[in-house]
Amino acid sequence: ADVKSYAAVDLGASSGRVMVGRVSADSVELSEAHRFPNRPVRVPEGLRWDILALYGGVLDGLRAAGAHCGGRLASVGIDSWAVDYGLLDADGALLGNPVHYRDARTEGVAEKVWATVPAAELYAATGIQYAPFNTLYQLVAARTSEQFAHARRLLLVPDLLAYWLTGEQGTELTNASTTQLVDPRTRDWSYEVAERLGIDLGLFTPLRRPGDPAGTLRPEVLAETGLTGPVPVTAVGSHDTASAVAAVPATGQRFAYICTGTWSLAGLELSAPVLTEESRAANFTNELGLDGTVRYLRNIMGLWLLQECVRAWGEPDLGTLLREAATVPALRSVVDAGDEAFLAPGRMPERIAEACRASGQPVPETRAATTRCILDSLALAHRRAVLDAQRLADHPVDVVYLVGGGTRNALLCQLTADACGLPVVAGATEAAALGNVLVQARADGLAGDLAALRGLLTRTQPLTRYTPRGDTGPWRAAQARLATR
Ligand code: ADP
Ligand code: LRH
Repeated sequence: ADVKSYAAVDLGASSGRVMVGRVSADSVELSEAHRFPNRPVRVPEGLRWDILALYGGVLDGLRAAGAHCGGRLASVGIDSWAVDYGLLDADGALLGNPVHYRDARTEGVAEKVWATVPAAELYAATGIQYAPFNTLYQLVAARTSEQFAHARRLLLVPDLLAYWLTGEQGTELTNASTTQLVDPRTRDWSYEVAERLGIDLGLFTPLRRPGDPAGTLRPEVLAETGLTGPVPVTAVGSHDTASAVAAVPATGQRFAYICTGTWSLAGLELSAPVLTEESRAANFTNELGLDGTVRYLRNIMGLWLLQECVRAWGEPDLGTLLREAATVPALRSVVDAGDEAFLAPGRMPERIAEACRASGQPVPETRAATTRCILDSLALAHRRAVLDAQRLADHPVDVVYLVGGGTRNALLCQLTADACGLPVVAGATEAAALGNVLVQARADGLAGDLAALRGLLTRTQPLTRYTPRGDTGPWRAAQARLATR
């Protein structure tokens, strides 16, 4: 069969990678060309992304990807974490390092915004859950800055990298939905919200959809990477979670998914948004997905909690830590893994201990116990999200799919099955890259709707099944301990 190679650039909060997907009509195969760390940098003005280092990593990755396929890539697609952006001046030059979504500048901003557009109206118009870092709040925090006065264009992170690679500007829709400035019913800008808040939508470049062309690699990029031109860049689900959900190995409709990486994104794929007041109160979001779908999900702090502990402990071996955690008794202490209190970096073991103490539970005394507390807490938050989503969307499920880096953590997968009381099927570790590749291949002629693309995955990717152990009573009891805090 005709096999073509596509490069997926996938930038997560903890690492960036360039993966090569080899796709034919009946198979998809993914291999890693290059991985590089994504280290945020704290400067006097706050926490910033090292965007030039990331772009350097992308160029190194494209060069390595070319080496996998004789310099002939059929196309390139880019996805990254959501909400963050770079500002360009009138010459198209980047004005400063993009601000990290964990930066403190949005503290207290939401309350100011709600004084103009009440939270309930904002939700009814955009369907996006409250998070302090939504682009909307970032823009309100930024707009009095000197830098902002010089800004003529705003590009979300994947669109900024695509601009540097091609010279062309656009705003990809799935990621645009995370700005909280898009109406999930029309899948176009929410003009009224922007106007009421004085946000100039003229800063944004025209919307493009997954599968749309996004330019070709500039001659200088071809020279630097050794690729043979022309190499088109294709818009994909440029929000990493949109690409990851596209690569959930689901059959049918009755499934929930959890993308587990730095964040856990847990929810459902729907055909229409849920914009009820109850849904807002439960902090569920309606992000836009591929092919007219809605990603109805809740953000959970995710393995960030563990990453930050591991960093505080001086990077001990993760495998050893997880093996020890597996021997610690279950559910001794749990914390609310959805709590915004865990958003900022630093002092994570202490903050977890404080949360346990405050809720009258035993304080974990060893690294293994803290690790176990985190994994139990994540599984519990997964359970709550899967249950709440089914109820709020009136959409029952029979199975939970896990994708992302957390699928390498067998204990977390098993605890999630136990907590949900449902079978868990773990799919691709690099789901975002897979979804990225499949959308490129489809734009390049591979036939199939979302279900057909997923069919290709279920036939060619290894899946691991976890069956729930015991009943869910202890999980309900643990939830009750948190709720009565
Ligand atoms: P992101 O895309 O947000 O940067 P990933 O999807 O790459 O995150 O997931 C990163 C997480 O995966 C790490 O924080 C870690 O907890 C987990 N992980 C990575 N490798 C392993 C491993 N070998 N064993 C267990 N967990 C792992
Ligand atoms: C995961 C993710 C998530 C967002 C967060 C900012 O990488 O894109 O979907 O909410 O980063």
